[in-house]
Amino acid sequence: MKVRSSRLLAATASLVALALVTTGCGGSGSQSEGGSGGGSTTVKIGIGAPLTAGSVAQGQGIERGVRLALKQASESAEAKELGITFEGVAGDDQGDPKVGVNVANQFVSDPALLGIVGHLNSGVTIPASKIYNENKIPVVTPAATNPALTTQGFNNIFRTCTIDSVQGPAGAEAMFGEKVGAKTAVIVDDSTPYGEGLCDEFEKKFVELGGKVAFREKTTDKESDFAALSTKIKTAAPDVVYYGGTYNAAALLSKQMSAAGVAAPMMGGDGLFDPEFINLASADAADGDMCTSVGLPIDKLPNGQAFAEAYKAEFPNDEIGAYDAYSYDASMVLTDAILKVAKELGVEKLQSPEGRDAIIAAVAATDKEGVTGQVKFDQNGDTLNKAITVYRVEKGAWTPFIVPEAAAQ
Ligand code: ABU
Repeated sequence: MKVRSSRLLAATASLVALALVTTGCGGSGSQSEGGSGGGSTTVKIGIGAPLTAGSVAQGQGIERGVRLALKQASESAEAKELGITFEGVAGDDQGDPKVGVNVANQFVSDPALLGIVGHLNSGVTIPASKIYNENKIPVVTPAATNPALTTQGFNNIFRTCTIDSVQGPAGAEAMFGEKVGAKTAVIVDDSTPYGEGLCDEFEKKFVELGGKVAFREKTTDKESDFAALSTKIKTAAPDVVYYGGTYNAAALLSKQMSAAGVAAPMMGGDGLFDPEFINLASADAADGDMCTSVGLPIDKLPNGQAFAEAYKAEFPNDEIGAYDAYSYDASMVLTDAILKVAKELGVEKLQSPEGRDAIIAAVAATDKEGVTGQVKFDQNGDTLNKAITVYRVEKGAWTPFIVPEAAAQ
């Protein structure tokens, strides 16, 4: 099992449901002492993610990606010239929509907090996005993939990850394609906006390709007993079991399918892509299971090695997770926009309505090479980077299985 950063463990262990933890450079102050050059201003970035419940492993990875990016941004010549220090503020949403809304309300109550990276779960990010929109705070999610998030008509919502109307069909093509050759599927979703939407997209494409769905079943993201479902799947004997949900429940289903003698592998989306899936299911049960995840493997990215080295230096005990590079890029998008506006309007204008509008406009205009490839958004705020990689569990580790040529736009 991977060892979590002791710094993050110390921080998250003391978190209560709605506590906002501030750490990092510059203390908790947020005052501006002058404009460009010579002053000292702390700009806060909210990190909305599940840190003590839900997809904690992925949420902590998001936090690490942001903290690394904020540290580097604070050390940049531009930030120093402007007297700006960036500070990460962690909001533990526990993967729960109600807690997420409370976190969002706490974030927006802080005038020094000028951007959000998060949240991880679509079911949390969608309700929270209304609060951020009303308060003119730009949000860049590295992980929430449900398409509905960016079709609400909000101008402040962006994502560095691609969406499930790309990911679901990519999963179906990979399963139906000759490398796997699955012609029949059982589909199970966890009733969340993410799980349900992803399964809808998978099913549509799988059937369009000529695949047959033996049956579709709904569970919940808190379910732990899949014994009856596993027996039903064994009887149906599909070629693949497509699961829409996140790694905690998915791992239990994989384990219980294996115990029931189901021969078919599990396939899912980016919510499964974490070593915790294998740890929870066991390497034996998970062997051969697959998932899609957003973008290319780190070692296929032009700036991947530099990112991996910086990450290792900052978090020597942690592995790079599904969204860490995406949260790093999300953070970079925000800090670049804030520095640009500080330069153009003056640091003292950052918190004003004019400054906030200008930051959102600067985020929308982003066109920059990040770790994950070229970061650029369409008119809805969705990334133009639509690459999807298929991973498979081999010898107890997620291993690239079908890798696209490049971070296709
Ligand atoms: N994208 C995977 C899990 C997060 C979500 O969209 O709900």
